[in-house]
Formats: sequence, C-alpha cells, structure tokens
Amino acid sequence: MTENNWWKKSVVYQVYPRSYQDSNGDGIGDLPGLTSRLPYIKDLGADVIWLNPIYKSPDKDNGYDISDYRSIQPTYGTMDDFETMLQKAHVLGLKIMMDLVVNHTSDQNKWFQESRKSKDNPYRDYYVWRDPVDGHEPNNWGSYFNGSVWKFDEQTGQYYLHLFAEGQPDLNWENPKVRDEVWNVMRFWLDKGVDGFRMDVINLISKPAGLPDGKKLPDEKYADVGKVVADGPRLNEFLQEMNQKVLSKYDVMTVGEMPDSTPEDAIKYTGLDSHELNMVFQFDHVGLSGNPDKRLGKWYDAPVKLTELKHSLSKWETGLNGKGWNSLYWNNHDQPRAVSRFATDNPKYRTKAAKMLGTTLHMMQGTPYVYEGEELGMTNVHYTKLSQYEDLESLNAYHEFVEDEKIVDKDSMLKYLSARSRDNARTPMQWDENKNAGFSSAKPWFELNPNYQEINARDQIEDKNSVFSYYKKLIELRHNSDLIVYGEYELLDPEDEKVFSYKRRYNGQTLLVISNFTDQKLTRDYGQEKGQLLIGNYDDDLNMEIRPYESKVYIFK
Ligand code: TEU
Ligand code: CA
Repeated sequence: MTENNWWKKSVVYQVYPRSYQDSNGDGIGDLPGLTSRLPYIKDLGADVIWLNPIYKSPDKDNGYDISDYRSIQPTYGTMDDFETMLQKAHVLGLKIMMDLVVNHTSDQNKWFQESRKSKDNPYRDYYVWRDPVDGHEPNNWGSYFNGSVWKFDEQTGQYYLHLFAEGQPDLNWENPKVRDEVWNVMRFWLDKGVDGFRMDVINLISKPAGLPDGKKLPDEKYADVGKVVADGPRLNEFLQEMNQKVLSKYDVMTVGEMPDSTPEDAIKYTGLDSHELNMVFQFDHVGLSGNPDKRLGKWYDAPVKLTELKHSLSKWETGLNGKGWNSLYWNNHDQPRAVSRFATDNPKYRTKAAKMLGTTLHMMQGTPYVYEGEELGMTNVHYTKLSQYEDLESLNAYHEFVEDEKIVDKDSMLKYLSARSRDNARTPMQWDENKNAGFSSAKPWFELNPNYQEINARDQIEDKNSVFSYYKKLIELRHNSDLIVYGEYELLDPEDEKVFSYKRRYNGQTLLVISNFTDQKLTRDYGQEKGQLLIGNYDDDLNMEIRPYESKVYIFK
C-alpha cells in the first residue's frame, strides 16, 4: 500500500470567517466573502483552508457553541453559499478542512434542550449530570473560562459539566448514542465533499472515571481541569472507533487540538500504526512565559525566552521524527499575533521580523499553518480599555482576577490582556487602505487595527519585498523540496539566547536555518560560507554577519 500523505506536503491557511470578508454590508464576514477571496489564498500558495466554525450558534464563544451541527449560521450565509464556496475552492485546487467541535455543544442545541427537561428524558445521558455533594459542586475542577466547571440547573436539581463557558455543556462520550451522533455529523459534511477536520479540544472528550478532584495549591480556588481531563482513559478507543467507522472511508486530513499533550501522547494518536489522527496541535510553545503567579495562568506580558522557545519546538521536532507528524503554528484565533509576541511589531523592524518568524517555522518538519493576516505581518491591536474587548475568555478573566478575587490590579491586567487576549487575532482582515480596510462597507463587528493603512494585502501583493511575497516563496520552496518536508531536524547551540539555528538532513542533503531574534548585529559561524543561500530576508548576504531580525537558509548538497 502506498502512503497517501498529501497532508504532509500541504500548507494550511486558517480563515476566521467572521473577520475575513463581509459581502453584504452587515459588518460581519461571511461565506460569499470568503468565496470572493479564494483566489488570494490560492495566490499565496496554500493547499488547504481550515475554516473556523460556521455552524448555527448563539455565538457566545464565536461559533464554538454549536446549536445545530447541520446548518449554517445565517449571518455567514446559506447551505448553498457553503456549497458554492466548497465547489469553487475545489476548482482552484484548494481543500476545505472544517472545525469539528464535539467535546461540547451549545446549551441551545436541541440535544441539551431535551436533556435538561427531566432526569428520564432520552437525551439526559447525552451530557454529564451530577447531584450536588453537600450542597456544592460535585468536584473542584475549574473551567478554562474561569469559575467552576459545574452549573446548577434548577429544573432537575442537578449540576451539568462545562469545561468551557456555561453555554457550552460537555457531551457525554461514554454514551454510545452520542458517539453515533458525532459519526453521523461527520459523515454529513464528508459526504458534501469536505476534505478534513480540525477537532476542537479532542483530547478532553474522555473524562476520568468518577470525575475525581484535581490537585490545587491552597490559594487556588479551582484545580486546573486540563491536568485531570486531558488524554483521558478512553481517548484512544474513541478515536480508533472514529477512524474505523468514519475517517478510514474517506481520503481526508485530520488535526486534533490537544491542550496539555506531550510528544508521547501525540505519537499515540498520530503514530504510524495507530490509525487515528494525522497530527495534533500541541500547546507547549504558546504556553511558555505564563505568570509566575500560577493563579493567573496565561495572563502576563513578559516576552518568551528564546532558549525556552527553541527547547520547546525542538522537543516536538525530534520527538515525533519518524514516529508521528507535527503541525507547525505561531498563532491562531486563540493566540496573540506572532510578530508582536515572538519578535517585535516596532515599525522599524516588523517586516523583517515577520519574515524571520515565517522562515523559522516553515523550514521545520511538519505541516505549517498560516493564520489569516500572518502572511501580511498583522500585529496585536494594543487595546488600552476593557470596553474594547469582546472575547469572553478575556472578560471573564478580568472580572474574576481584578474584581472578584482582587489578585491583580487593573492596570497590570489591562497590560496582560493587551499582550495575550484572543481578541488580538480577531480584528478584521486588512485588505486595503480604504475605509474599513476593504473588509466591509459598514462598520465592522469588531474594531479594526488602526495600522491597516501601513499593513494591508493590496500593497503587499504588488510588492516583491513584502511579507506576503516572502511567505509565497517559503510555501513554494516547501512544495518543491523533500528535504524541507521530510528532513530530520537538529537544533544548534541550544544555549544561544539570541539566535535560533537548526539543520535539516535528508538523502545526503543538508539545510541550515539561521534566525536572529534580536535587533542587534551579531556574528555567528555555522559553516555557512560553504553553503548556497536558498532564501533570506535581506537583499544581500554578509555570511557570518547576522543583522537585526535577519533570517537565512542555506543548502549543502
Ligand atoms: O480552544 C481550546 C482551548 O484550550 C482554549 O481554552 C484556548 O487554550 C484558549 O483560548 C487560550 O487561552 C478551543 C478553540 O480553539 C477556542 O476558540 C474555543 O473557545 C475553545 O476550544 C472551546 O471550544
Ligand atoms: Ca456579512
């Protein structure tokens, strides 16, 4: 049997539909808008589009709370609009990967509406219901979005489980009927011709038997639920069932989002013999530089140390080599903008810095993901007021830590939100310098980043020195090189706090990648004088000299 691995050679472009392109002047991105921009994505060179959820939803968590898995959110368009988009994408040779959100549904989903009616409702066991313990929540788990994971429901006097927001009750995967429902939802979309799924928090679906308390520090209100629930006892079994019953019948690509997973876990799920998923999204590198006050978790504004970043990415490169497959990403709709977070958005350097980050990631082993606007070097939005935020994770965290628990002062928390809020990723796409950045004829649903006059697609498509043109080259290089796709990775100088350099080796060829993460002029010798320059973000090459945010790639044949 030949290995069908088109997904190993692909580059994925992520579209957050709400912020991509509005077509009907209501200020919200939509499917016809995306359809009109497919040629742009094709021009960039991407092979696959990962589309964030477009299903019917009350939008408490921007589509990650689904009320009907088989219909399209009316603000995004109709099923016809979806099918037109899919068909046009296929004509252009672009594949469409859907978001599959099945750890939880919306509380407006028909299943949950039935489930909460009575203890003997046929849908009761679709969700996780528990009696109060001594008048309290059944255990000490804390929600990803703050507060307890348990919500008391008056009607039947029991609590239901929600790892995320209250409006996102967790499905009970122990119930075989739930699994069958999920398989049917998957078949519904696969039979329409979609090319794969990105599976939302898929490593959280199997809860440990008895739902035991998690470990917590004395001054912590709740236990970190990820540590108790991730990689649960029946996860392998559920994913194998999914593969046997559904995935194996289609030629599709799958990526499982797996917070708290390790390379060892990932090998279990993406391993060559396990027949489960093609790859996972791991969280190690985006989890670095959290607050030393553990109660605040990700909320902090210190930059990440380069040595830690290198260690983290390298652990996955070497850990999965020959055993599983990596996904490569700097950012997505849940993360701040890469250039602001890992390099600099200072206008003096940001173009160089964005290209440097692109080079560092795109020369690694794995399938690269480009988040909309990353290919332009879009930056964090730098909000200063709480009223500018929209995302419930940010708002909940502010209310809990500043107002309820008073463990951080207002100004610090605003700085942390500005550095880390998911809203940084969700400002509308910057298409041109016109009013509303070409995103919409009306006021956008969410404030634009004011820098769209300086950073926009129209300028960059024409400019051969733009971040966009550079990403195009990076993608083209990968498409034409087995060395870039398959080569074995080796980190150089792990203790170097300023330069990220590594080698890739394949069939007697070697690639050398050198990236300066500082604004200083440095000198480094990795033997590059004997190599041939493949790509770099400066006009010329000074060999041993490595200028601010310079990145260059050499090949040795
Ligand atoms: O995110 C999973 C997840 O773990 C989030 O808590 C994420 O880590 C957080 O936003 C970063 O602080 C997925 C989706 O990508 C996210 O948009 C959803 O809100 C979440 O699941 C619930 O469906
Ligand atoms: Ca619209």
